[in-house]
Amino acid sequence: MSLAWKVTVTVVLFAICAVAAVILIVSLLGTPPTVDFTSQSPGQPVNVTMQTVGTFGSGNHPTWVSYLVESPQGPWVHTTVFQVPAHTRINVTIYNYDSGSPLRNQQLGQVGGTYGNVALLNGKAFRVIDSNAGNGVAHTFSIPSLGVNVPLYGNNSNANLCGAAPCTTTSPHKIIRFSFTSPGSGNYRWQCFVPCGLGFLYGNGGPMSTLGYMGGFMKVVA
Ligand SMILES: [Cu+2]
Repeated sequence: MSLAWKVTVTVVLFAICAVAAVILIVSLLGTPPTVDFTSQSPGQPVNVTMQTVGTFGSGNHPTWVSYLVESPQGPWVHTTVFQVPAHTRINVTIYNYDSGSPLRNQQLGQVGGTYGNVALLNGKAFRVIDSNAGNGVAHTFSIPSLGVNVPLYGNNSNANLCGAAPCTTTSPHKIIRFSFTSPGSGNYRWQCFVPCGLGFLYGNGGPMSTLGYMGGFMKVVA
């Protein structure tokens, strides 16, 4: 084998390895991390805490709306993927830091699929939010395959709202709580149904169609 051939083969092999490495890194970066809630004692209710923010404030898309999940160890994680045990009571708390607007589909103002078909807004039970009144609805937490839908009442858009995640309770916020029973094992898609992707066609692009912002997966493990 001539020297020229050896050099060519080496360069080609190196190029293939470099491309493979880039593809691997991009695919790893593209999947938001999973926050695991399965290490609690078996049979005990699992508490899942999340927040919604009007603008994430940093990273690749600082202007996008986003959900975050609080890990059981404390820190907020920029993800919409979390893992819970099967057939277990899941107590969800969502801190909403975003403003709201009227819903295009009033059906999404209705609470469904939760214990008693109710949710709590700052401690007060509600079954429906009339998004044409008051501050409107900011986002929903919906798991279509389980019939779960909870509208998140908005904050006053004239207030000094938090613009960089993770937000803290010193900023204006609404606390929404509800519970449901996790199903059998599987991956369950959940998402917000308010077309809140500002600046995208019909509001459904950008954060509405990107894992880690306005939709994700509830992984249920037996
Ligand atoms: Cu949303």
